[in-house]
Amino acid sequence: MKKALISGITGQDGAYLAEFLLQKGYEVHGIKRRASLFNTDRIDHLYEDPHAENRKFILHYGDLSDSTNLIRIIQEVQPDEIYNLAAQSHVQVSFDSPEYTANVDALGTLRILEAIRILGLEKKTRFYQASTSELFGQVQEIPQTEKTPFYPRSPYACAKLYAYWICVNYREAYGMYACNGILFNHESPIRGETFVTRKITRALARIKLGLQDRLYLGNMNALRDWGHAKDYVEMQWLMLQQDAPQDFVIATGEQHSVREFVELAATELGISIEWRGYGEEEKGYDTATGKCIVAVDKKYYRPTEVETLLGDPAKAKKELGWVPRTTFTELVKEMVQTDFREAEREILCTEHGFPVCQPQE
Ligand code: NDP
Ligand code: GDR
Repeated sequence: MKKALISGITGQDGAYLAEFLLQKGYEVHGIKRRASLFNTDRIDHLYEDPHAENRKFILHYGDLSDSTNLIRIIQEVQPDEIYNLAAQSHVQVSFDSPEYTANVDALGTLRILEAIRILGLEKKTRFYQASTSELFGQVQEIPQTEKTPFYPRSPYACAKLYAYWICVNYREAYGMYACNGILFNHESPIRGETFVTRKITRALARIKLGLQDRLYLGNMNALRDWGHAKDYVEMQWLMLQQDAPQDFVIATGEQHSVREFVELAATELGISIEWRGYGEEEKGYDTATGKCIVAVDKKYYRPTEVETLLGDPAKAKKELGWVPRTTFTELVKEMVQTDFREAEREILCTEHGFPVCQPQE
């Protein structure tokens, strides 16, 4: 039985990947951070009693800023595969916490690679690095491939650039099986609530049910290549099953604006939006009620923006058999439906005397 170790197991991709690997018959180990409250919502359905025998799902406390702890976990687990998904993954937050982001996203990757080397596991343990389309930043060509030059536009992307190259360097220097998955944006109903897609579906569902008046956004002209996280984690695994390690772009090859995402999510809820104004003054009105339900708040603008991203996944299609299974419309629909049920649950709880506190960011 193969053993996998996932950093960032409590995140969106970590949860889908853990589920996928368990189905493949792996023993799955995950690194989770200590938090003052439970932070395992996304993986609670996989939980196994620590007292049970022959467990297939085991969590370890750890942090990417702590080398000794990473060495100890890797020594204990002796994994066949490590998936490094842990990161301060929010681009806008990286402008507020650049040093922390560099420590975790850049040096954290180095710490895991060094741990593999220190423990003499270079030939046993295969390594996946969660690289990102944010590396392309100010894009140098459209669409972007594995050969497109990088131009990072945020502390997050700069940190991930280091992680990308240190992964390549350890592959070349020490013959390690180490791969970068250059993944474009991928979303799902368990996407973090402050990423734009989930923020939109959650807010519009709550607006539809009268729980919220308005959705505030930043740059609605930004263009992204959005896929479904469930489809993407399978490619993370496949990259580690090849004869030789390589880097791959994973994307849908289709691009939409944030505004289009808003419109499609609204349509799914039976809301039709009329846009008026331009730039910071742009507003979206519900044509049925005449109410303004979408507006711009400048605080969501980034000091340097990535305006457009569009991936060309030809290499992954050819060599990994990559075919995105979920269409853009299906993705939006699934997210909207889940958030609509969440909003209904919120109403039920409140009506029965259990008000739910809802952060709006
Ligand atoms: P999430 O933000 O949902 O998950 C990030 C995970 O990292 C969480 O489990 C988080 O723990 C953990 N983490 C954060 N900081 C630390 C730390 N210091 N030590 C240990 N664990 C830590 O991200 P996604 O699942 O969406 O993304 C997974 C990876 O893929 C990330 O590296 C991201 O940068 C990258 N990526 C994501 C894309 C996307 O569109 N989703 C596209 C391209 C790359 P906690 O739950 O405690 O916060
Ligand atoms: P991104 O995702 O920065 O691409 O990084 P995000 O959903 O945060 O932003 C996408 C685009 O939407 C614009 N935008 C807003 N974004 C947020 N979060 N909130 C808003 O209110 C808002 N209004 C407009 C942004 O400016 C941006 O252009 C994600 C993360 O998962 C990274 O970890 C990953 O590496 C990349 O995707 C690929």
